[in-house]
Amino acid sequence: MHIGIVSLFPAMLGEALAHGVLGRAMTQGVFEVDVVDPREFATDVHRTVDDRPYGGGPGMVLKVEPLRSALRRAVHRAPAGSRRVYLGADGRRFDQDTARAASALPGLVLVAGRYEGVDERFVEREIDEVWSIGDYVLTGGELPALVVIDAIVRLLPGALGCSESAEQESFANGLLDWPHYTRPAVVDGDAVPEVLQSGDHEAIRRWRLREALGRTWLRRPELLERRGMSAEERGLLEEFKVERAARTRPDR
Ligand code: 4G0
Repeated sequence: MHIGIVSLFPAMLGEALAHGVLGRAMTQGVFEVDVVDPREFATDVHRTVDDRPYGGGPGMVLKVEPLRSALRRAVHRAPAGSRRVYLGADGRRFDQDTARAASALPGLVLVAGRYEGVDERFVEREIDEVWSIGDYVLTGGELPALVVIDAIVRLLPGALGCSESAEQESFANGLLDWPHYTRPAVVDGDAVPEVLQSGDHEAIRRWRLREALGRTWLRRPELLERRGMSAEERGLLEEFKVERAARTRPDR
């Protein structure tokens, strides 16, 4: 997959993608990154890329021309069928479904805005979609760009080792993840749940599903609402609630 990024701070991006799973995926050719800096397309002596907002008020707005030239360079180097996405605090929420859909594209060109945003005419004329990674304001779109690249690239064939399957995990099935444990079996008197050491694969499957359902019910009930539950899952969640009530409300 080809990923173009239009950013005024190119140094924030390359290094961040060079480590761990993403670094390995890049060297193996699972994806490639092409960063284009709009400042290279600023024509005046001061290399100006921003200006004051029409109508007044604080802050600066990114100008259309340098952004548009940079985007066109990035799109020219991206495969046909690539989408143009602007990262903005005012965008549609980026989630696991968005990541899955994007991972099927031949390419993506991401535009990282700065300041209060960009001239609206740039978004209207040059951008296919606006994505936000969450309801908070950042100083720029570079960190959101890295977040969406990470979420998308790890879904690409060959990005994860076989021990790191993207299928079995949190959100793949609409639930939060179950708890994980590794050695030692006891830490400060706190033991790993017995069932995980039992070798009973069916019991382990049910325990993990019960914990995932319980955790989602406690922390993200709206995910459960949206997803619905099978008959088995309803039974397991009831068990979780009963056990939890027994644990948190001791007799008397
Ligand atoms: C566009 C994305 C870009 C608009 C970018 C800010 C948060 C996110 C920027 C704004 C960003 C996010 C309207 C403040 C640059 N901050 N949540 N900062 N506004 O994805």
